[in-house]
Amino acid sequence: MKTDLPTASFGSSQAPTDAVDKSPSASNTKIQTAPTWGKKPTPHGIRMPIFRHPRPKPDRLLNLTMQFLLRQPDPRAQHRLEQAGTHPLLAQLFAARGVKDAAELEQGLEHLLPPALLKGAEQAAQALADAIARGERLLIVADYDCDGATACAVGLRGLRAMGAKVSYLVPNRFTTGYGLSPAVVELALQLEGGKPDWIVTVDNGIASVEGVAHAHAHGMRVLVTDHHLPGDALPEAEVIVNPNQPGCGFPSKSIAGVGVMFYVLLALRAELRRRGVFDAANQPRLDALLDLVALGTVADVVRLDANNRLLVAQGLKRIREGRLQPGIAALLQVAGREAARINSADLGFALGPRINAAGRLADMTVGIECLTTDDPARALELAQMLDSFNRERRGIEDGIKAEALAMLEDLDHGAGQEAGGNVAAISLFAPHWHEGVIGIVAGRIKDREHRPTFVFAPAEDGTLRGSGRSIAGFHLRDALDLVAKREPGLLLRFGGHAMAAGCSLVPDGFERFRAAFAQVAGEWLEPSQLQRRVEVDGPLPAQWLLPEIATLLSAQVWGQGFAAPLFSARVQVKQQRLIGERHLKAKVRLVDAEGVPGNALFDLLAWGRTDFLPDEARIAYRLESNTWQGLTSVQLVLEAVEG
Ligand SMILES: [Mn+2]
Repeated sequence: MKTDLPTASFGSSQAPTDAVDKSPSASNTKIQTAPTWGKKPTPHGIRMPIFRHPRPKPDRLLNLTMQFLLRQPDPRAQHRLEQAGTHPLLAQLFAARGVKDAAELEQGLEHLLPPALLKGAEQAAQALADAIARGERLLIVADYDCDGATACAVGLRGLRAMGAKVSYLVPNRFTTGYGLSPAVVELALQLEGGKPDWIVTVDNGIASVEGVAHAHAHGMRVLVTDHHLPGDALPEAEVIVNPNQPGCGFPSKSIAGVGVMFYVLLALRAELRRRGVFDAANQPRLDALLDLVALGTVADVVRLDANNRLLVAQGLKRIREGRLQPGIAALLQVAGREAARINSADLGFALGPRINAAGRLADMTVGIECLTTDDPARALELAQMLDSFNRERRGIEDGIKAEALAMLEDLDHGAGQEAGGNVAAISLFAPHWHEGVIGIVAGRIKDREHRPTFVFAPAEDGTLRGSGRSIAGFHLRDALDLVAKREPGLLLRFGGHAMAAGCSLVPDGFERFRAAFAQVAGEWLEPSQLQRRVEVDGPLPAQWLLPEIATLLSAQVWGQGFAAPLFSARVQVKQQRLIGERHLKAKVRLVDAEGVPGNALFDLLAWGRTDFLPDEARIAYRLESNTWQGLTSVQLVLEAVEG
C-alpha cells in the first residue's frame, strides 16, 4: 500500500513568470474599443477582446549582454551535504542556494511542517467539523488565479471527501474584482438554494474587512484562509488561517494559498479522527491532492523554501507515477507534456499559464471545473478551452509587447529624451491595452530593460489601472507611497510589495505618474543597479557534461528563490545558423581556464535570439539532454552572453 500523509503526528525534522496581478485598484473594468480590437463572446457570455496584430519580432532580451554574478556555495554546507550522500554537483548547487543541512532536502511527507504550527488551523478544523456534523452549507470563495483555482479544487475535493456540503464562487476580474468584497457577498446571497452558513475564502480574504462585515450582517460566518500579507486591520472573521498574520509562528511564510487550504484539510481530518468519525485506516486520503498543491505553489511564484519544495516534489512524484487528477492529465495532454517526465518548470510554464488565462480573459470557473471533474472526457474539453484562452492571451500579450517595445525605441532614439529617454524607470500606457495582461507585459519589459516598469490600461470607470514589476533593490510599493505623497490626488489606490505592485490613477494622470515615478527611481537607484545581471553557478566540469547529469538536474525542484542551475563557460563558436528565422543554433567548443579549446563540439541553442554570437564569448547556459534519432546527447541552452 502506498503511504498516505502521516495520520497522528508529524516528524519534527525540519519557484515563469505567470503570477496574476492582485492590484488593489477598483474593479469593473471593460475593454475599450479601438481599431485593433475585435470582440467575440466567450463561452461564458463575457465579451472579450481579440487582438489583431502581426506577430512581433523575436524577443530581443537574448540579444542583450549581461553582467555575470557568481553564486558562491558555503563550503561547509557543501561539504555537509556531500557527506550526507548528496551528489557533489547538487551539493554545490544547493549550498549556493542557502541549503545548510541535508534535512532541508528531505522530501518524505513525514518531514512536512506540522499543521499544529499554523495559527488558526485547529480552530478552523473544529469549526468545519462542527459545520459538517450539523449539515451546514459551505461556500468557498476563491481567487481568479492558478493558486486560487487549485486551492478551490483542493478545498472542494477535500471537504467533500470529509462529508461537507460545499460549493464555490470565484470573483471575476472584470465585474467584481479581487477578493471577498461586499459585491461577492451579494452574489453569495443570491445562490441557488439560499445563502451558505459559512464562507471559506481561499487565497484571498485577509484584506476583506468590508466583505467579512457584510457577510456577518447577512448572518453568514467566515473562515479566511490566505497567505497574502495583512494590512493594518484584520477582517473580523470567525477564524483566520494565514502564516503571515500577527502571532503565527509557522516557519514557512512563503506557503501558497493552495498550501494553506491543504493544511486546513490535514487539521480537519485529524479533528474528525479525534471525534471518531473515521480512523487512520478508513480516513479520506489527502495525498491525492498533492498534484494540485504542487501546481498552485509553483504557479503562484512563491519562494520555494524547504516545505514548499517538499510539497512540489511530492506532487511531481505522483504525477510522474501516473497518479494525477483528470484535469491535470488533460492539461498535460493539451500542452504536449508527458506526465512521466514532468518537472517544476512544466508546472510553471505549461500548466500554470493555461489555468491563469481563464482568469485573465474570461472567468476562472472553467479552470476550477477542469480541476474538479472526475470525467476525463469533460476534463479534456475544459483543458482545450483553457488552451484556447491561453493562445488568445499570448496573442494579446504579444501585440501589447510589440507596441510597448516600439514606444521604448522611440524613447531610446532621443525623440523622448526630455519626455523620459534613458530614465531609471519605465511607465507605458495605451488606451486600448487589456487589463488582464498588463502585469505579464510589465514583467517582460522589466526583464528586458532591467528597470522598474509600470504598464497601464484603462478601467471601465475611466480611471487607469497599472501593474508594476521591480528589480532588486527598488521597493515598488514604497516608491508608489512616495509618488502619492509628492503628487496628491494622482493615485486613487495602490498596494503590493517590493517586487510587484498595482495602482489606480485619475483618468488623465498618466504623464504625471510617469514623471514622478521616474524621478523616484532616479533618486533611489545607483547606475550599477541598472546594469543587467544574471547569477551563474560557474563552469560545469567537463566530466559532468552528460545527459545523465542533465536528467539529474531536471528531476530536482527549482523555481522562485531556488533558481534552476545556470552554468558559465567561455566558448569558441562554430557553424552558426538561424532556425525558423527566430532562433540561433551553433556548435561550440568549451575553452578551458588556460584558454585552450577542448576537442568536443557541443550543440548550443538560443531560443528567440537572432543576433549571431562573436567567434568567442562567455556564455551562461542551461544543460539539457536531447534525444534525436535514438541518440541522446547534451545540448547547451543559451540564457545570456557576458558583456
Ligand atoms: Mn496566491
